[in-house]
Amino acid sequence: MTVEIKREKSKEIYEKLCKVIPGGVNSPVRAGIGNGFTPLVADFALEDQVVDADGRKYIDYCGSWGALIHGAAHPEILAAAKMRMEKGTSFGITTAIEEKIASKIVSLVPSVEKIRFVSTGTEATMSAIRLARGFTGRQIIIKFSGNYHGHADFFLVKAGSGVSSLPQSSSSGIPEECVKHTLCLPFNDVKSCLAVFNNLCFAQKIAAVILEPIAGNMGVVPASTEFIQMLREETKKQGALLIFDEVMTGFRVALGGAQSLYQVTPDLTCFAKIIGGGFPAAAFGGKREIMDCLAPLGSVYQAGTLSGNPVAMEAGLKTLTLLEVPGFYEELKRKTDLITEPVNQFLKERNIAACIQQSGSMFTLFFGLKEVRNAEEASLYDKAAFTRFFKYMFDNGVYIPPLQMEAWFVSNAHTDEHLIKTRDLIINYFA
Ligand code: KE4
Repeated sequence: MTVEIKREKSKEIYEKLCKVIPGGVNSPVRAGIGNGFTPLVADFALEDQVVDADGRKYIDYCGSWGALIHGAAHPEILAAAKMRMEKGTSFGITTAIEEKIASKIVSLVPSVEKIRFVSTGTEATMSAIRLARGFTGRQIIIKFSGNYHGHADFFLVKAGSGVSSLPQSSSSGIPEECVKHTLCLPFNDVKSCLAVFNNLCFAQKIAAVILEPIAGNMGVVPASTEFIQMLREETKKQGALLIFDEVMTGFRVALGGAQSLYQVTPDLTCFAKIIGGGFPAAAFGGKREIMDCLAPLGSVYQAGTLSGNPVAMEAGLKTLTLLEVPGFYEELKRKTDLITEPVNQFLKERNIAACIQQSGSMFTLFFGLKEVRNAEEASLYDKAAFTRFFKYMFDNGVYIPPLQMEAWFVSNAHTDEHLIKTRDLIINYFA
């Protein structure tokens, strides 16, 4: 069913936004460029729904790009934030609440002995790379095509998420010098990695390898166990650091993150999204001997006015505490499977060129593809089909991430009724 929806108020606001903010958005992916209509203009959200400026409701699978694992405006998270706000919103002075959430993460992620909070995932990954370079005294970093680690200059080479829609999936405005030490290799490709690790030109020159262990920014594409284990072995041999970018997967795919699923211990891990509970917070952490190279103890400088903001820390701590409820992740998987299992079965039975790839409560419905193992395969998706599907779901009151190279997120607030409605809409689209 596709009915022409008016959305006059949203259009009016978006036109005004476009006059003073590039593309009317403060982050490109929100514009849904290419989908051909006024993007969602949110007014408020509650539980598993977001309501637009025209009062129209949408079941929300973006969830602040994965942050809202408990749904929007969770009462206990709001109460924690409000209590903290009444004591002051920011000091620029260290506080006890920072220790409480830091100790919580240290207790939940064994590879993290010490942690430093920042405000965005970009800061976390950018700082982790600087720390790795400072700790090893080396310059070369290895990333993988289709992985997105935020918008620090040296990462914007064949990146995923919104960057994947740019020519050569990289950004203009970046001097060659900024990326000459960035090697971008094919994801899940053991052979090409070993060729680099065994190349004497790179011997003792690689500072770090960074990856999304379960990629979400080319759509959901898990790394193979063989690939991850090879990276751990080879970085150890090379004296390079292995950095897991768990900005998206941290506390999403499991309480211990993707590293607990692969049973692989990275040297550094980056977090964001969920740890802020909907407020701006991110972090990077790892072995004490590495982390203590950071100023003020060591010579690797990294700083931030709002780093460890007490309101975000309070909301984040409550968010993490609510994740520790026994059976939380099993229930989240059950909810997600209400969509993914019947849809995948339907697609297979009808031999339809589409597939869902999933890890826990994050998944991607790929169009025109039956399996996706890397960015090159992901880039072959059926663009027209995705655009049609996005509009069909939008018109039927379901908001999914407006790009194919993204992940859908199910929260604990998603009701079975809304999940079943979503399932039926997807099957109806393909029927
Ligand atoms: P931020 O700087 O946007 O907080 O985090 C950057 C980042 C780093 N690493 C991973 C694995 C990420 O997924 C992200 C950010 N994710 C995108 C969506 N896939 C954020 C959405 C946006 O850019 O507006």
